[in-house]
Amino acid sequence: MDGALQIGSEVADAVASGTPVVALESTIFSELGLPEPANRQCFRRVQAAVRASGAVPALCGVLDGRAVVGANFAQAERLFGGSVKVGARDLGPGVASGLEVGVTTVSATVTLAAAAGIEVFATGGIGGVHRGVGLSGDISADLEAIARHRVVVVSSGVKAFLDVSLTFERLETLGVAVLGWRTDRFPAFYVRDGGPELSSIVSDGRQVAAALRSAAALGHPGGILVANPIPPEAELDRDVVAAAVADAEAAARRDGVSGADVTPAVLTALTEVTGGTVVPANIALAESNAVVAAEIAVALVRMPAEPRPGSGA
Ligand code: PSU
Ligand code: MN
Repeated sequence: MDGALQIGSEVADAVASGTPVVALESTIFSELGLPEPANRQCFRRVQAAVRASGAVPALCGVLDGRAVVGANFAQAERLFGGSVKVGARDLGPGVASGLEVGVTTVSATVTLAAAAGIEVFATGGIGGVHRGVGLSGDISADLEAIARHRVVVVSSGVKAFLDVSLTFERLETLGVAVLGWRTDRFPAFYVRDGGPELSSIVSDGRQVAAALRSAAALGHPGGILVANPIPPEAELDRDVVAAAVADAEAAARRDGVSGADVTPAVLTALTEVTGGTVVPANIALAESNAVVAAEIAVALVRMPAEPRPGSGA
């Protein structure tokens, strides 16, 4: 096996020298997440936002049978054209079978970030508990992955068509703290509030960094979810979103879509039924999450981990 994990040189240097790094998934920048050319535009803006805040972006994916953390320009171009979705469980088989191009979801990317020593990850919305879970059993692997890896995940809540309350309950069950970024409401993706009330509110990167370091010092194994609402000027109308989601879900159901195909299918239908209105909203929230993630990454490198008692360090 010729190295299952390839860390790009800029990212490897940054991790080694204590320069802040923000991991990025590739599914949202592929056509599974956003239509052409919005996917590339979104990546450019997210990447620029991370750099402007003093951090290094690390785009993740699978290329030629290796997991890549910190894709270079040519590698990123290949990922934008990718159509094979790679969740956490697909990493091993994908790498072993020499998968040419695989775009990683939140669950796979959080796994790779942890493997590469990256503590912060930015995305749009994480996966979660689907409506009608009683029949489908459909719960995104994203939630377990955040619970298992000590990574701060910044998102604007969960995707618009999920069951927000059940997802929130599941995060509690899994031991994942949810910190509201200058909000006391769990955001509902295209809409700023609408989710359950949050008990922890943070207003700067140092508070999040302190929470992660404290949890780690006490032996908590998992990550933290930072919930950052969509910027006010990009927010969509709640009723318009609800109607569009209902239409998009009905279309996916008519087409008999199931399993891992559900999320990309509903996202595509949502773009169609809204005449593309959701696209700029999606880009705006991803960019905003990148800014917040970079601020947290900067705070984390300034706050070294304290040795745990009994660790011999
Ligand atoms: N939310 C979006 N766009 C996306 C996704 C979420 O607005 O492309 C992707 C992310 O990669 C997320 C994945 O991790 O969907 C979740 O898929 P599933 O529900 O199959 O676990
Ligand atoms: Mn699923």
